[in-house]
Amino acid sequence: MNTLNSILAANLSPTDYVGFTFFVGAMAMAAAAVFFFIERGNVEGKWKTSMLVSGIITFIAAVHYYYMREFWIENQYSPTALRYIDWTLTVPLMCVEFYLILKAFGAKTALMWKMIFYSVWMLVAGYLGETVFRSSSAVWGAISTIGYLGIVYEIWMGSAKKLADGSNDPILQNAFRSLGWFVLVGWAIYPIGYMAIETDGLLRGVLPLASMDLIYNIGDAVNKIGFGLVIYGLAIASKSRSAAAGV
Ligand SMILES: *C/C=C(C)/C=C/C=C(C)/C=C/C1=C(C)CCCC1(C)C
Repeated sequence: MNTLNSILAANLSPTDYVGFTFFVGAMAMAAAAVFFFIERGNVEGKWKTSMLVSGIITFIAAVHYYYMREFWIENQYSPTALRYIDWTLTVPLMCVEFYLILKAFGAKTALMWKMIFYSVWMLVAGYLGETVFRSSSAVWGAISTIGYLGIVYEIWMGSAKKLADGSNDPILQNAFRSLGWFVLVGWAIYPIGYMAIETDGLLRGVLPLASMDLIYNIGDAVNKIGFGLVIYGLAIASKSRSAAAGV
């Protein structure tokens, strides 16, 4: 009965704001996944894989949020392992999204693997800083940031940017730029959450206790759903252009 209660969330306290965002997160990710899976049927063939990946990203997150929500309600502390398993699956898939939209303009899988490598580097270092090496979390945060900056570099200055510039497709360039802003600004939300690590975070004491999960949950909703919506917008704009051109 206890398990059933917690699954049904009967014990979410009205002042548990972090728990609240785990609930909303689970629901929002599930809704977004349904939306992307269904809308996949309404876009041109070349965007179907990107839409599918957006659906998979939000679906994976929905499942993890379902479990993280329960974990949080029972223990009132960070579901770190679940969080990083989620990210290790979804962040590389977000790198795949960049590859998919640039593929028609010459992107090679090497670019995708480079970005995936950076993202795994970033997440492994972040995980170690939150778990095994918590007392030196700042050092591991800095190591993690190298991976993050690698991704930012590829998108804003490196080969990904050059491919987008060379595409001569303003719809694609717009979408690419929006995704780039998500990575530069939206993803920068996470290191702020990380600095709230209770014992040794750089911003502990400045940020209220338990703000780490609150910040991560906001970051996930903004970035995972936002990314998918940019891809969806790209696919829809491209469809109406084709219709106007009578293709
Ligand atoms: C859907 C999940 C996403 C987009 C997660 C992104 C996570 C990051 C960009 C995390 C970055 C971190 C740093 C740059 C330094 C501190 C450690 C991390 C892992 C929080």
